[in-house]
Amino acid sequence: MAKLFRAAIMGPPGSGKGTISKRIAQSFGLQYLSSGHYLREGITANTEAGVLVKTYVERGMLVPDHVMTRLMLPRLEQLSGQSWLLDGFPRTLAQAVALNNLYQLDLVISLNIPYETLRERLSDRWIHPASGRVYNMGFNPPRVQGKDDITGEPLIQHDDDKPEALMARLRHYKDVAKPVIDLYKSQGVLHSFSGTDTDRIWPYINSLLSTKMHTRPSDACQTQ
Ligand code: G5P
Repeated sequence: MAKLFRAAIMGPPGSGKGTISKRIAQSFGLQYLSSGHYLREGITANTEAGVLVKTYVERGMLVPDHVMTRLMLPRLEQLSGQSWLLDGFPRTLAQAVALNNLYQLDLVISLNIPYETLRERLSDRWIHPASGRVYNMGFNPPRVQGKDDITGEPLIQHDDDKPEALMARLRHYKDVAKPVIDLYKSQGVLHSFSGTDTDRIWPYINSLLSTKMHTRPSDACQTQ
């Protein structure tokens, strides 16, 4: 049986985590778990947890660590025996430590994207709420303006992409991510990618994944 592969992708809001994660999941067959997607799912369904997290997500604030670990870790338990990729979790050191107590990650991808690029992308982003499909009016427009390609249903903008929430998200990201990045660097699993275009970054990530997933851990080359 092939060795299980466990990975996470980190980056500020709008850095392309979701876009790249979907390409990784499709190309390499990993199960893909997005913390933002599960949070928004709960909010849309108006569950007890959804009501609790709504104000945090709307204001671009981090949801408390104990809520996040309770949301994400049981989903990983259900995936025992499968390879997976986490998008947006862990975000804080406390979340990383909780995850680390259960699973050793093989790879952490960190995206470094200039602020101006992030601002432009997010103000242009539209989603299909039921499926989580993401569109960008310049980079990845829907076939019919304002409508989901598959269902034809209307697209919406996230409350947390509004300018005030966006600023707060970008400001907090760096401070909170630093100790998490340091942890994964110390474990030798961190790989950072910089640039303004997802399509230019993607071939490097694709090639890294191809190497990592077909190489035994003892053969792996440690780059950062
Ligand atoms: P999320 O959902 O994790 P964010 O804020 O980290 O949200 P976001 O906004 O979903 O991240 P992303 O996934 O990094 O962005 O990027 P993306 O969606 O792929 O791309 C952004 C846009 O740019 C899209 O329109 C895409 O088409 C376009 N794009 C991509 N590449 C390019 C390109 O090369 N060129 C151009 N022109 N466009 C491009 O979290 C949401 C909230 O949930 C809470 C927080 O409140 C958070 O704010 N939360 C947590 N709280 C605590 N702990 C956690 N672990 C949490 N996880 C979520």
